[in-house]
Amino acid sequence: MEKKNSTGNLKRIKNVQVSRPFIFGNMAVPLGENKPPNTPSDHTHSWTVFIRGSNGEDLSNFIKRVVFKLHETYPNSTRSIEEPPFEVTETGWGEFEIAIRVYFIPEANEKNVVMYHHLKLHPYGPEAEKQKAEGATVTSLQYDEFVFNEPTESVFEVLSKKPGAILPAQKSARVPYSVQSENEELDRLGAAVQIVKQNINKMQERLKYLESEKEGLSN
Ligand code: SLL
Repeated sequence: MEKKNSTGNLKRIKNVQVSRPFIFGNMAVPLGENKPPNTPSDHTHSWTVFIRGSNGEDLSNFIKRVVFKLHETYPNSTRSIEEPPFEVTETGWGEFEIAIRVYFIPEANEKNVVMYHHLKLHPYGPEAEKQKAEGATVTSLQYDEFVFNEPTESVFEVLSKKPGAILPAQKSARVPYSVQSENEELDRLGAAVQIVKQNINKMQERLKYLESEKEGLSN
């Protein structure tokens, strides 16, 4: 029987999987000498933790709410963000793990999911010392995909439409994932498949030749 309620059509589409790529993580800048007014004196950095589509879109067409669980040293450490951009900006002095819990729109009929991100404030890697000296912005991103297995008809409809609104670019968040880089990867894979096919053809020719030789010898 078709299950319908006020949230739309919850009937699931068999043998279909729809995925949506996204990025989450944080950016951080050292505050230096010019701290904004009322910044506690021990705070050294300003940071933003966020989740958005891999092309910078807002994801609110299928995400209803995102809850960021900060370290207990923060007042109201559970921050519930009901509208895009799904992000929290704060100042602080230390790195810690942030739980990011994503609640989908009711018509998706999906359980919420939680991801963990280690807030990065300090440069790391081979360029760390140089970046520290320059007071560079630190970015720490993770790429993932929401996979809707046998999605409801309602959410399938939403996901088949255009992605959400594009959010303003995060300052200095060089997003290493995009449709363009994905297409370039597909082109590379396509070229590799062609080469493999050519090699298979060559081998088959050679095999045919060797077999005819063998037949010639045995006759
Ligand atoms: C550390 N285990 O010791 C971590 C904890 C907590 C960071 C880091 C709080 C700011 C505030 C803040 O920056 N907490 O006073 O609201 O590094």
